[in-house]
Amino acid sequence: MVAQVTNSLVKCLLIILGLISVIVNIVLICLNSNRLPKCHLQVPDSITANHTDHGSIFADLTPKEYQAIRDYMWSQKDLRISHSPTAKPSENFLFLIDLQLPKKRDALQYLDHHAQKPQRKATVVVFFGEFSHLKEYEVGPLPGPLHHRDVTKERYKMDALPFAARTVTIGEYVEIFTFLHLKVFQKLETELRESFGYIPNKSELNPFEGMPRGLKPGDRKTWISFFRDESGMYIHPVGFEVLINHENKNSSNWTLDKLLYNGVYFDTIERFKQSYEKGTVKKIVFKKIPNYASLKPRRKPTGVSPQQSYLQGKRFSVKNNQVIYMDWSFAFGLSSLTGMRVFDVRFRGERIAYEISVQEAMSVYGSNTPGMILTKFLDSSIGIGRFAHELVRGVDCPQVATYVDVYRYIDTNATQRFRNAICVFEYDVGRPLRRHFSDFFHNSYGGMANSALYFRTITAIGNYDYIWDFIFYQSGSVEARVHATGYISSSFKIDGSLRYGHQVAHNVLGNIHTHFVNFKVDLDILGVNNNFLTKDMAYEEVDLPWTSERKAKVPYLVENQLKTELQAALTHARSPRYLHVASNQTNRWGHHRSYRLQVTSFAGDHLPESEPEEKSMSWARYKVAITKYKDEEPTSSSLYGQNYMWDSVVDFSKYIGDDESIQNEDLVAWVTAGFLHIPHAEDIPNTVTVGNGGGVLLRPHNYFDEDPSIHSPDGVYFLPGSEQDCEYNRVACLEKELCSPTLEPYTYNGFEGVLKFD
Ligand SMILES: [Cu+2]
Repeated sequence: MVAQVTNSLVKCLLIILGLISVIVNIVLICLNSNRLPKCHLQVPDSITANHTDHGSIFADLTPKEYQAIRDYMWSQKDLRISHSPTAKPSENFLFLIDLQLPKKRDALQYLDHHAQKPQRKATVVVFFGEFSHLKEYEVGPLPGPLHHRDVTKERYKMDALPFAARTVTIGEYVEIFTFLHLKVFQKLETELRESFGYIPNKSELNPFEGMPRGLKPGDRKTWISFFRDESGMYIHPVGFEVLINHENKNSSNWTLDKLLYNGVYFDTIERFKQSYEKGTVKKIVFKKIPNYASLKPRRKPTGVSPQQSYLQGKRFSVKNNQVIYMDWSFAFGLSSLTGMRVFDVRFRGERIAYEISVQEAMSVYGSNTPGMILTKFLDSSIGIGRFAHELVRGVDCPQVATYVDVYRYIDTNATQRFRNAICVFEYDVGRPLRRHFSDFFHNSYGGMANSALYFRTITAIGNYDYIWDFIFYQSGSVEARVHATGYISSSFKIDGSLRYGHQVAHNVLGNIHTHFVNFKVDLDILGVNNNFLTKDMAYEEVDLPWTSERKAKVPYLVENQLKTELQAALTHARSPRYLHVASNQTNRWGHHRSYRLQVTSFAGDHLPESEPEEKSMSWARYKVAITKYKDEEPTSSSLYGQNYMWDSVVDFSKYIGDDESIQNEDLVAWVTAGFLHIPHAEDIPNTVTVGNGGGVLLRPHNYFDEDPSIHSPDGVYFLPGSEQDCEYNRVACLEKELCSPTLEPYTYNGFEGVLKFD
C-alpha cells in the first residue's frame, strides 16, 4: 500500500517537473527571440497600380472581334470570299484582319479631354483572285452592327491595288511546292539523288526564295534555291536553283524558266539532263556530312546560369494592354504586319510620345548566284509581328518576366493564339545609372543601380530572328532597340563567290548583306506643337583676354532650327550630332524643353537611288527624317512593298517631297538604324546578338530641371561612419533581412582610401 502511494507521488512529481520544464523553455525562447536573426523582408504580390481603360483604343483585336469581322466579310455575298485557309491564287481570300488605329485627333480628344471613345474598327485586306486585284476595307464599328467601306482609293489613290503586289500566301506556297514536286523533283530524281542525296519522302530538298520576284512591275518570277533537309537548312545550300514564273493565277499555266546547277545556267530541264548525262557540266557528288548547323549544344549543361528575381515583388503592373512602371505608363500592341508598338507613352503623367513603333526590317544581299543577286527582303510585306512566337523563359526573357498572349488573323481562316509572345520585365542592366564617390572633400557616396523596364517580342522571320525591345529607364529615357540573331542566308560557293562574302562551311558562302530597321517615333513634347532643333559643336578661334601670347581654338555650341521636311531629312552621312523634338515651353533655366533622338546605327548606303527597287525603301535614305503628322501617312512601308518594289504603293520620299513646314507642328521622326553584316565563321551555327544591333534612344534634354532619377526610391547615399546604415541603402541590410547564406555580408570600407590633406 505504502509502495503504491510512493509510486503515485513520484509520477505526479515527474509530470509537474515535465510541465515546469516546458513552461520554462517557452519563457526562455520568448525572452531570447529578440536576439535571433529576423528574416522579415516583406514580399508584396505586386505593386497596386491605377490602371485606366485608356490603352484599350490601341489594343489588338480580340479573338471574338476577329471572328465577328471574318464572319461579316464572309457573309458579303458579292465579295465571294473563300473559306479555305489555303485558298488558291485564283480565289478571293481574306488575307488580313488587323486593328485600324484611331485617328490621332480623336484619340487625343478621348485621352486628354474626356471626349467620346473613338470607334473600334478593323482593317481588312482581301486578295481578289477572281477579279485580279487587291482591296482594303475598313470594317466596324465593333462590336457591331458592322459595316464595311472600301478604303483603297482613300489610302493609295487607286481604285484597286495591283494583283502582283500581293504577298505569297500559304495557299500559293502549297501550289509552288506541288509545282516543284511535279516539274522538278520527279523529273530529276536521278540527278538530284546523285548530287544531293535526294530521296523522295525521306531526304528532301528544302526551298528558300529570293526576293523581289522579278525586275519590273507585274513580275512574279521567283528564284528558289535548295538546301539540305537538315535543321538550320539556311546554311546548307546545295548548288541547285530554279526560276519559276508564277504570274498566272492558275498554277497550270506556271512555267520553269531557268535552272542553275553548280554555277551553270540551263533554259530547260531537258537541256540540264542532257548536259548532266554527257558529263559536260561538272557534277556535284553527294557526301553525307555532320550537321554543323545544329543548335544542339556540343556539351551537356552543368547547371543554371544566374537568374534574376524580384525580392520584393514586381514593381510594374500589366493589365490588358497597359503597363505601369515607376513613373512610366504606356499602352501596347503587336501589329501582324509591322510588329511591336507602344502608344501614349507617359513619364510622370506627361505624354512623351504618342506612338513608337517598328515599321520595317530590310536586308539587301550581294551574290553571284541568282537566288541572291537581286535579294532585298522587306519583312513587313510578309508580316513582322506575324512571326512572334512563344518566348522561352530564362533565355528569351527572364524566368520571372510577365508574359502576354497575342492573337492574330493573317493568311489563315481562323484566329490564331500565340501564347506568351510578349514579355515585360524589370532588369538591372548591370551598370550603375549614375554614381559618384567623393574622394576630395565632403567624402560621401551617392549612386543608383540602372534598373529599367523591358518590353520585348522576338520575331523569327525565316532564317533570321529579330529581338525587339522598348526599354524604359528611370532617368526619363526610352529606347527602341533591335538585335539580330538566327541563321545567316547563304549560297553554294562557286567561282567568284568570295567577292560577295566569306566561306563559312564546306562549299558555303555567307553572303554580304545589310540590316536596316525603321522606327516611327511620334514624340509629343508638352503637346503636339513642336519644333525640330539640332545642336552640334564647332571650333572658333578666340583671343585670350589675359594674354596676347597666343590665341586658342575653343568649341562652341551650334544651334539650329530646321524648318521644313526636306531640311530635316538627314542622311546617314550628314546629320548633326544632336537632334531634338522640342516644345516652345522652356525649363527653369530658359531652355526649350526637348527630347533628343540619339540613334545607334552603322547603316551606310542602303541602295543606290537609281535602282528601281529603291522606291520601296526610300525611308532607308535617312538616319532621321521629320514629317508633319498626317493620318494619311501612317507607315513608312507597306504590305505591298516586297512584291511591287519597282512602283511601290507607299514611297516614303513622297511624305517629305512636298517640303511642308515643320515649325510649331505635330512632328513625327522616322528613324533608321542598321548595320552591315559580313558573315564570318562565328556566324555558324547562329549569328550572336552581341554587336549586332541598333536603335534609337529618346532622352530628356532640358525637359526637366534636373535628372528625375534623383527622386527614385532606388537611390543610395551614405557618408563616412554611416556605411552600414540602411536608411538610404537598402542593400546594406539585405543579407540580414533575408538571412540568406548565399549573400555575402555587406561591407564598405571605401572611405579608408580617400585623399587626406591634413
Ligand atoms: Cu545578318
